Amino acid sequence: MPEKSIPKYRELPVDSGELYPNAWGVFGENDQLGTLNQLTPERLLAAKGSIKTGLTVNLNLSLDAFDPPLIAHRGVPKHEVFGTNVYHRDDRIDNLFLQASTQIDSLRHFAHPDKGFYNGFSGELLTAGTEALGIQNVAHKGIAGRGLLLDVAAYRESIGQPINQETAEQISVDDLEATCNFQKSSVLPGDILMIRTGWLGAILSGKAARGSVLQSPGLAQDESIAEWLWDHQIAVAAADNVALEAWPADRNALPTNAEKSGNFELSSHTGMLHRILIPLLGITIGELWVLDELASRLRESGRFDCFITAEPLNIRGGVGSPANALAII
Ligand code: UVW
Repeated sequence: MPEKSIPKYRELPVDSGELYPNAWGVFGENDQLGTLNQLTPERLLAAKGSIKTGLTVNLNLSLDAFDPPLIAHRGVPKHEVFGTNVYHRDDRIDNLFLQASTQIDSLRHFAHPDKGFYNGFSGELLTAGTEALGIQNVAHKGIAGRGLLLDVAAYRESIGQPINQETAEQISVDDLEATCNFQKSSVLPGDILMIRTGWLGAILSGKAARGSVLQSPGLAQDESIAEWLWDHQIAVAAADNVALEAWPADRNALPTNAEKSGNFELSSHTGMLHRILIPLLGITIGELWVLDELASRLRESGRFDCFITAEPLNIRGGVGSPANALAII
């Protein structure tokens, strides 16, 4: 799709009585890929130029990385290895929560309370075994293209204001812009954007405590972030934290008519940026991506772009999947 045919965020329609623009129809009336449409063959070919050394960097945690789980209802996988005879092994995993570790979320993950699921797909269609907005769409398309690491953690350290890894600190558009300037990086249309907060590394190394209430820094619950991501025409937004955005969400942010009128119960999702990014804009998101090694290797090489592949499991109607993300630098 030619770049000029994508309207700016502020040019997107705000339907009567609604509070936020939506990108429904921008990629086609029945589209189920959203901003993954930005991963064009031309851009993929151009992304070959981001491979300079041929070194690979794994961006995935183990499936059982968190025991106890980060989000209480997402349990720990039970892996069984067995053999039908002593010279053979098979295995199975029970209790696999597809969003408990490094993940990609499909467009069926969130609806906006006032508007619904991306492109108007009915929530009634979104069950196990049905295809609408499922992660199998992402598996069929495949995520491959230019990756850009925005090392917000390094930028904030460089100005003597490190991100507090034990809080739900909100990363603003100013932080993103300043990080681009600090790194001398430009976001290109179709980028697989990876935002390094430093949270995952700090938690796994014990430098930051998990605390009794899970908190992590992340993108601000502010419409300006949605506008920035959309207007840069990114294909995927991923981060090394639990929710891409700050967690827990600021409950006073991003109000919805449904909640204001009492037609929809307040919950931990109240205020979440997810509600704009996924259902209104069709942005595929990644969470708990391992970005520390990638950051140090890219820093050594003085650049922040690389080639990314991420191939989720081909689960019909899956909401999310392990990311299976790989950087080639
Ligand atoms: C959280 O639950 C924190 O985010 P997500 O559902 O996207 O994993």
